[in-house]
Amino acid sequence: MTSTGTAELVIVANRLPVDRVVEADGSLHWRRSPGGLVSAMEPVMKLHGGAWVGWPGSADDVIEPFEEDGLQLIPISLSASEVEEFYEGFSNGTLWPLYHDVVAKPEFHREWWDSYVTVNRRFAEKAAEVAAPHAMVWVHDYQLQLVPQMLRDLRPDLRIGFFLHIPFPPAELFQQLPWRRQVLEGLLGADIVGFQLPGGAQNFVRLVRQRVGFKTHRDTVYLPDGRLVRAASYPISIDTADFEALARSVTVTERAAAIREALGNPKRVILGVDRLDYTKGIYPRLRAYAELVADGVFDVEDTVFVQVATPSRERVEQYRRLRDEIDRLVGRVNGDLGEIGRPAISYLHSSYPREEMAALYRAADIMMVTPYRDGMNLVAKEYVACRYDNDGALVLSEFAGAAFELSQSWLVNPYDINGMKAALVEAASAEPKELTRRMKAMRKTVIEKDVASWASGFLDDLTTIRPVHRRRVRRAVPAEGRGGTT
Ligand code: GDG
Repeated sequence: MTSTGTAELVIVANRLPVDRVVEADGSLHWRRSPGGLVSAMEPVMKLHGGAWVGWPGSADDVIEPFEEDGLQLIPISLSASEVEEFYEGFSNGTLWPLYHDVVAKPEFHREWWDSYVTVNRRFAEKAAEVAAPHAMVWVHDYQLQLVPQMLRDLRPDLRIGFFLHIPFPPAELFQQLPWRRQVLEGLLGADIVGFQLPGGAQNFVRLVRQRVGFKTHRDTVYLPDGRLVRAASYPISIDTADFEALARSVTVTERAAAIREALGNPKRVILGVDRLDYTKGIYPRLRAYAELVADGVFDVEDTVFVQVATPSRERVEQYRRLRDEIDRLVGRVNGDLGEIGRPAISYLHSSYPREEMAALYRAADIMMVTPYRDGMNLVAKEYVACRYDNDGALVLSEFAGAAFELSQSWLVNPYDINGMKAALVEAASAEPKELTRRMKAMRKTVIEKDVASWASGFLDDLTTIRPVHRRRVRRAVPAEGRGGTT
């Protein structure tokens, strides 16, 4: 066992929960990143003397641990080539498309994998150093799947949890990964492996049985050394009360009215808000709307589309290509269908403060969230949280994790443009009573199940789980040979 630290709870995530801000006078300081995960973790972190291990976000920065707003922050440094190979390469060029139904083609490069192993080890070593004896460590997301086992090797005394924010794919896709076995074994270092949906947990357990050869029963994996690993779903949520309070504020209310005014006070505002990512289904949703305008069902005078696409992963080739595709589509639609002072689509390739997001949600009559595949999709839940009048329509992809809980939305298949057009027309012509019925039910869900209940649900399970089985068990089937890249 390596020497231990003092943190009773350690969060390990690719990014630190702060952004570096450079003021006009050149001075530097840190600002807490907006986001549910940080606010959900803050009270527990403070209570437990918690520490957060993560990358500050720029290459070659060597920063000493520091405290910010009562949080102990432990920066991990990445070199420029590690950013390229571990982050842009293996994380976002291999795992991200592979885990999202191969919507884009994943690339497999051995040097990217080597970098992934090196960086995961660095995170694991740092977590091992700062965790107190028998502390809880909660590792997050696809960038760090090897950390649980690496950490367990260094610190067998710890309780280790892992949560995957993106989908976990079915065996048929996962087995394309040349390092599939190493990834499964990495995750098995955790006591609990958490997923957004039960389907992800089932895919994982099935793969462990098939590829690693360990015995499994329902949600439990029985390891030969007597340890138990539980795979379960913990659908993530948002800070609902905080979003609603923001939506009710005078500033946001006035801003929402100003947005509608700037759009020419149309009868209907349709909204999309996404990171500019090929999994989010921005293209088919804009096409569905444009066809309805071209068909004469919608008129640009009274039905406009606002699409916010937050810049994302701009150094990755597939993201650059997507940006060009959307630019071209928006240009063509506005060229063909827009009128002077009335573009059909207001397209904003930019990122905004949270207040602006809330104002957009307030200004929108219809929210379109149509990913080809999404772990959860918080935008859908944020829209619902902001609709305190119980109005507004949510058109939601069946392939977003959020569809599991928000089943009263208009559910659509983003591959079916005609189906999306029909749902959009239905949502646009729904009676107020129908809108209220659906929105009320969805609001009940996001109010009851917020991010604080998500975090405490996971951590309570991690505290109480019995990590050891009485008897040692044999492998159920012979495992694949070690040493290769299977
Ligand atoms: C991953 C999984 C899962 C967006 N633009 C701006 C902005 N945002 C905020 C939204 C929302 C968040 O970013 C995006 O969250 P999503 O859930 O929609 O999507 P991913 O980024 O892909 O997140 C996803 C999530 O992890 C959590 O587990 O739900 O499935 O893919 O909160 O509001 N916020 C601000 N300005 C912007 O311009 N302030």
